[in-house]
Amino acid sequence: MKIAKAEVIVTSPDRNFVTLKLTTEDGLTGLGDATLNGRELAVVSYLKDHVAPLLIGSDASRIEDTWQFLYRSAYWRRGPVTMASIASVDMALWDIKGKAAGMPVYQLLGGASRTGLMAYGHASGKEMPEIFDSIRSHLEEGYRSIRVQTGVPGLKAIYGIASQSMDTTDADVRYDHEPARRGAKPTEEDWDTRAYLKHLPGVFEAVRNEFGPDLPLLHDGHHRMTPIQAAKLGKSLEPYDLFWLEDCTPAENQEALRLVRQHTTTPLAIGEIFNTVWDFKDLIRDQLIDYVRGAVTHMGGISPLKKTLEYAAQYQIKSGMHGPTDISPVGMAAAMHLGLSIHNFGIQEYMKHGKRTDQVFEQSYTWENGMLHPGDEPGLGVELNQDEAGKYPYEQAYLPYNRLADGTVHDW
Ligand code: CS2
Ligand code: MG
Repeated sequence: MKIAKAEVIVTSPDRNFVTLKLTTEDGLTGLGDATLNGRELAVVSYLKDHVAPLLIGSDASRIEDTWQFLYRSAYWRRGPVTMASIASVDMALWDIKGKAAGMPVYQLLGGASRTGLMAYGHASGKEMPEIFDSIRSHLEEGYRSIRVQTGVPGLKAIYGIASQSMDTTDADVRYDHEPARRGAKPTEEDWDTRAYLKHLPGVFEAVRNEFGPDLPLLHDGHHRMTPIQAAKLGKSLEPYDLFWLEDCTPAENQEALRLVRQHTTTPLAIGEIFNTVWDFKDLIRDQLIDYVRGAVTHMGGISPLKKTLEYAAQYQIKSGMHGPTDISPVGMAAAMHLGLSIHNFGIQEYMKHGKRTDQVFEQSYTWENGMLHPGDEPGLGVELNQDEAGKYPYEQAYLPYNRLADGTVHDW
């Protein structure tokens, strides 16, 4: 089962996606997601110039060996470009192995540990009535767990608030939840941590009063706080019983979470921008977090993320894999196969892709009664319609960034 062809396909149906397609000599194909939001073309070059030539002629059945070869032989380890590239190879090889075996990938990973995956969606609004409406429409769509993001009085635009980031009148294009805006430069937003810390507890109090004590609620801090600010926020949100507080401090400093942890029982989740188990090592070993947010696409693939999650399981830490729309349907399917098979599944983030994306990536995963399932097609269960993909060439697009009132650049 030798690899005969390695193609890198860039398409931009509702936003940019990078996909690796491997074809074996006997005609089996495998797909891998290599999308690195805002830095897509760096991964394209890494794959085309440095990885694809190495893969031709190698044995597609040797997933672990190929992973170790790509990781160790480059000498330069880790980092988002490298790990997204390796991730796409790993995913594509699992896809091929599943097709060769006639089994969905979750069967190869040990079989199902549950019947479906609880998923959360993103509700948001500038002010309370809009937030309530957004929560209600998510409940109508079947979501049973909901992330809540809010505007802050005095701030013009905040990342993650749907209504502020609409830059299109085309209803088919869902820029609303993921405002990676097309253009040559990122747009600027404003930020004030003090105003945010004052405002947020009141929002969660109102949401609890309106929707009751049972609905699992999540919140994303987008790395914007110092450790002591995050500790204060966690404490002030305790009465509202959050499922988790995500990315409360910048992710690079693992020690920061120790301080936060000392002060609050609000569960903590982190890791959507982490690349390897080393970014999680102290957090898991010292039990400073409750959920691992790593994405298959950015953690180097199914193989290394499975190992990281199994390590986390020894400490009763669960999965909460990243699943915004910048993870392609291929990356989402990979997360679902992994999530279905591991014992310590926690929750899956799930933002629905736009219609064009669904036409480019034909999926067999399902969303029913607030639960995801990867489906039972052999492999990952996602196929790329290359004619559709060809209709949407790459367009430069960037996430926004933050400045404080005095002009200082801030984490967003
Ligand atoms: C967010 C993402 O889903 C999340 O938790 O943090 O929206 C994130 O900002 C984007 O994936 C950035 O690419
Ligand atoms: Mg996040």
